[in-house]
Amino acid sequence: MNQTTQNVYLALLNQKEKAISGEKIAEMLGLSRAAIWKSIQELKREGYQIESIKGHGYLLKTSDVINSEAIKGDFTKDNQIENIFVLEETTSTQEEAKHAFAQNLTNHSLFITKSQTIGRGRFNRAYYSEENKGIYMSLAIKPEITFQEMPQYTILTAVAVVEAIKKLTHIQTQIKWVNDIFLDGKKIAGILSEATANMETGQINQIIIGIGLNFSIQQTQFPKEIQNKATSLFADSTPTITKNQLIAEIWNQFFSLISTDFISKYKEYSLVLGRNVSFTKNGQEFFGQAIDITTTGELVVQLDSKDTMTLSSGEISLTKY
Ligand code: BT5
Repeated sequence: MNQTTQNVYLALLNQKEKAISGEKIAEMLGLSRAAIWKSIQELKREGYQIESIKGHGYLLKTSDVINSEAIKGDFTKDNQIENIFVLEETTSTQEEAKHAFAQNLTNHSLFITKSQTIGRGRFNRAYYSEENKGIYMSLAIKPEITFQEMPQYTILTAVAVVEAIKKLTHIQTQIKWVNDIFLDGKKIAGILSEATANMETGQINQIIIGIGLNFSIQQTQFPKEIQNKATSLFADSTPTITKNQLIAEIWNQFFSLISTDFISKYKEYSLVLGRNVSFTKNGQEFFGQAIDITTTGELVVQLDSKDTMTLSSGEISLTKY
C-alpha cells in the first residue's frame, strides 16, 4: 500500500463508523479527488469493505485485513514494538526477520504476512499457513545478553497467546509443552523461537520469535495429515474479533508479562501436568507422568521406573493408559 492510500485509510479509520466525503479527504490531505478515488479502489482490492453512501461519502466497515495502523492503535504503553511490516506474501516471516538483521533493523520489529509459502516449525517441519485465515508473524529482537540472561521466550510467548485469546474472546486455551497452543484437544498455534550468538563476544545478538495461529481456517480445509490434530480459534464459527486486535493483544501481553512470574501461569494453563506422557530419547521410548515445569521451562517427568527425567526440549505425546 503506498503512502497516499495509507493516509486515505487513516482518514476513513479516524471517522469511527461515520462516512466521510471524498472531497473532505482530498482537502485534508491536499490531494485531488481523483487520487482519493484511486486509493479507495486500491483499498477495496486489498479486501477492505468500503461502502459509498450517496450524499455522505465513504464508510469504512469492519473488515479483517491485517493493517499496521489498526494494530498500533490497540497497543498499550508497555508494548515496545517500534516497527511493523505487513507483507502480502513471503516464504516465511522468520526469514524476513533474518534478512532484516543484515540491514539496519530497528529493535522490536514485527513482520507479519497474509500468506506464507514455506512456513516452518521446529526441526524444519512445515507449518501449514492458509492465506488470510491465520496469523503468521515474527518479532525480531536485538539484545546484548548472555544465553543465561535470556528470558524463556517460548514459555513467555505461549502464555501471552493464551492470555490474549482469553481477554478478547473468553475462550480458554491450553499449552502443550513446550510450544503448542491447544483448543479442544487440537493445536491452534505454534511458536518458534530462534536465537543467534556473536561468537566473539559470546552474547546473544539476534532473537526471532515466530507465531503461527490458525484464526479462521475451516476444519475441512486442513490438509489430511493434520486434519485430526489441528483446529482454528474460529474453525466453524464467525470470528468475534479481528486478527489486528489479536495481534496487538498478544504483544501487549508479551511485554507486560515479561517482568512477571509467567512460569506459574504457564503451569496453570498446562495441558500436560499430571498427565501420562511418552517421549523418545536417544532412540529409546520412555513412559511416565509429567509432574512439574521448572523455573527455566523444563519438563520434569516421573518415569514408570520411578526415576525422574528433566527434558529441556523435544516433543512429548500424551498417552491414554
Ligand atoms: C510449530 O512447530 O508449531 C511452530 C510454528 C511456527 C510458525 C510460525 S508462522 C510465522 C513464523 N514463520 C515461520 O516460518 N514459522 C513461524 P512444531 O512444534 O515443530 O510443530 C510443527 C507440527 O505441527 C507439524 O509437523 C504438524 O504436525 C503440525 N502442524 C503444521 N501446521 C499446522 C497448523 N497450521 N496447525 C496445527 N498444527 C500444524
